[in-house]
Amino acid sequence: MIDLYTWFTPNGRKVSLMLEECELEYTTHAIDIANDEQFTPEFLKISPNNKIPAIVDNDKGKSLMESGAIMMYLADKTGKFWPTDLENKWSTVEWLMFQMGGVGPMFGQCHHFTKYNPDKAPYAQDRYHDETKRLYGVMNERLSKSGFLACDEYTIADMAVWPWIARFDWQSVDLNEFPNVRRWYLEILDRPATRRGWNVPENEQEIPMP
Ligand SMILES: N[C@@H](CCC(=O)N[C@@H](CS)C(=O)NCC(=O)O)C(=O)O
Repeated sequence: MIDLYTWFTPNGRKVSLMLEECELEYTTHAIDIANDEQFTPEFLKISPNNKIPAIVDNDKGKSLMESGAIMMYLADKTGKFWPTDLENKWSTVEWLMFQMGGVGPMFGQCHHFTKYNPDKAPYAQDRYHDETKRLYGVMNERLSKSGFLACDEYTIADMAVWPWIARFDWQSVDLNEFPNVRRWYLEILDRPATRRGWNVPENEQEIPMP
């Protein structure tokens, strides 16, 4: 049994998508980051960086923070969504790191300056919006040659990126400008595990449609 500490954000949803895809048994602990629950001493013991998501795998006595590490841990544990041949194994890591080092931090800043603080910091707004669109362009090009980001199989790299694309409206990005990303987004949205993982912890948000 796994304990999942999460909130309904892109980083949190990566892990709930994966747990649902793998049909692993888990208990959700909602950490309301809008109410500073990520700063409690109990949570700090599991997640020393005070951020969701985090897991505890009680079968192994292993606790983990950082969503990229958690995705790899769960893929390694189940043997799912992380191909084992040299080419696709490392493409999966490559595109997972692309998410962790590019999409996550840049889109996160784009949300701040484009949605929450629009027009108050034009330099930052342009910088992060332009970088966000550049990253969409990179993914659009990749997805013109490949069914999914790492290869032609659905992997943890796709699960890591998808919840960030599901904020295209917050980013003021028109998905129709990126038809290959749109095709990929809609295909993943159709998976029953995506819909279940989206609603962890239970929330009222609709999955945005382009
Ligand atoms: N690199 C971390 C980032 C995690 C992260 O930024 N989590 C956000 C929610 S999406 C959070 O917990 N924010 C609360 C805070 O910054 O206080 C990961 O991928 O797990």
